[in-house]
Amino acid sequence: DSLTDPESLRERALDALTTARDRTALLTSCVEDPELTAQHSPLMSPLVWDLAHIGNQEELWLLRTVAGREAMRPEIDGLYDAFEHPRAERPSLPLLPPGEARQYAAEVRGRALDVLESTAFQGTRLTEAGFAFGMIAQHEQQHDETMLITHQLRKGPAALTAPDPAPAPLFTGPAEVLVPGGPFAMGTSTEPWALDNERPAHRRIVPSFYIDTVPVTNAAYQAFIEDGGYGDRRWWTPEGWDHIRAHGIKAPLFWRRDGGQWLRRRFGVTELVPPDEPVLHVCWYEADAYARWAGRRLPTETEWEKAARHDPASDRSTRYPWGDADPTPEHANLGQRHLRPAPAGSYPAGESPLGVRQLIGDVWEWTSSDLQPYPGFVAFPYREYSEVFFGPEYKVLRGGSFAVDPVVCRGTFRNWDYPIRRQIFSGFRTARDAGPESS
Ligand code: AVJ
Ligand code: FE
Repeated sequence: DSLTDPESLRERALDALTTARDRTALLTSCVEDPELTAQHSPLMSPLVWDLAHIGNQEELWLLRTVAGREAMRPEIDGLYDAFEHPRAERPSLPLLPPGEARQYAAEVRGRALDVLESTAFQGTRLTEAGFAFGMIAQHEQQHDETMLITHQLRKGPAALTAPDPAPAPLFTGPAEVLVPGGPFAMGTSTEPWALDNERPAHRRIVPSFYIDTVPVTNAAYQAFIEDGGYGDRRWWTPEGWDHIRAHGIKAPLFWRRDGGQWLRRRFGVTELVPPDEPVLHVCWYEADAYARWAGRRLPTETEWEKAARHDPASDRSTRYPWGDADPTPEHANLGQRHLRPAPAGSYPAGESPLGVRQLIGDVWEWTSSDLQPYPGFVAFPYREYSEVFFGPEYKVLRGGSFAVDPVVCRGTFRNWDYPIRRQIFSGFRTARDAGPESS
């Protein structure tokens, strides 16, 4: 089994680390070095911070914890500790300049690959199971998504380009799908690289509900705007209403009204808002308000995962909506192959057994749920990955965006952010109760 065989896990680890580093190299070489040290938004770190932080985490977990080596540059640890310095403050730190940051990350990687050769990939301890390699590849890919967000916020001409996703015929299938009520297995105890907050697998009972077949599109969202949605208090939570008022928010981030049409800026290029694409760069408050305007609601995290993983025919939870096979370009828009979501209704090969599409890839999907631990949660290997974020302050996002690599994307993967955040690649789909007559 390729999920447990030591040699295939080692190969997987090498491949994941290499893919991540290639992406990091691209994201930090497509602009001139002075742009790496600049702060493009107070919401984000300078790119050169992400670069050295990636190396520093790899040194900490693979070289020091797994291999027991001495710190290479103990004096820089504090600079790259995300909890010591908030993002807005990072440009004023004595960070490694671009050349040194590159060299440091490369040196760490060289040593990490030596460690990889001698790791057992057996058992469950951090030092023998290879989990640490998967964790570090996922960590780097998460920062690669963060760096892509920084590129989106950056002013000036495009530094990155990628081919567009294939055009798709207008989606004409049913608008929503009934997910029958009943128990299902949420989370995982078997996925080798699942992070602590995805564990353990446990039973949840979900009443019947309907969920959108595809993510909410720009055209649908525009109807909310044109209907005066941003000016109608009825659709907003009190916090959401105060927030959009205080910040003058009237449309998704990066949108601009030009005469009778909406334009948006995407990686340095201004274009007409494409009507059939999933809406992107909305905060939780906007997603929640749209859903209420539409007479619906956001799905809970549990509903989202049931729609994405539960196969009613076998009564099993699968790794992905389409089954247990790793994602391919036919299944989902992942890995920064494209720098935008694909039209709603794309990827029929990636649909769930009930016919729900694009649950994986394209846009992160806001759920109504706060980030909470599963019953039996154990922080591993460190509390600061997820435990310190549990509570009502963060909302869960599911499914991954076009910017996420497959190594950090699966049916159980949990992301989270503040409900005001919208520089992230966030969209949503809506749901509604089915009521007793359909269970
Ligand atoms: C899980 C995406 C919320 O970016 O803050 C990166 C991932 N954790 N380095 C984040 C993470 C530590 C995290 N998110
Ligand atoms: Fe990090």
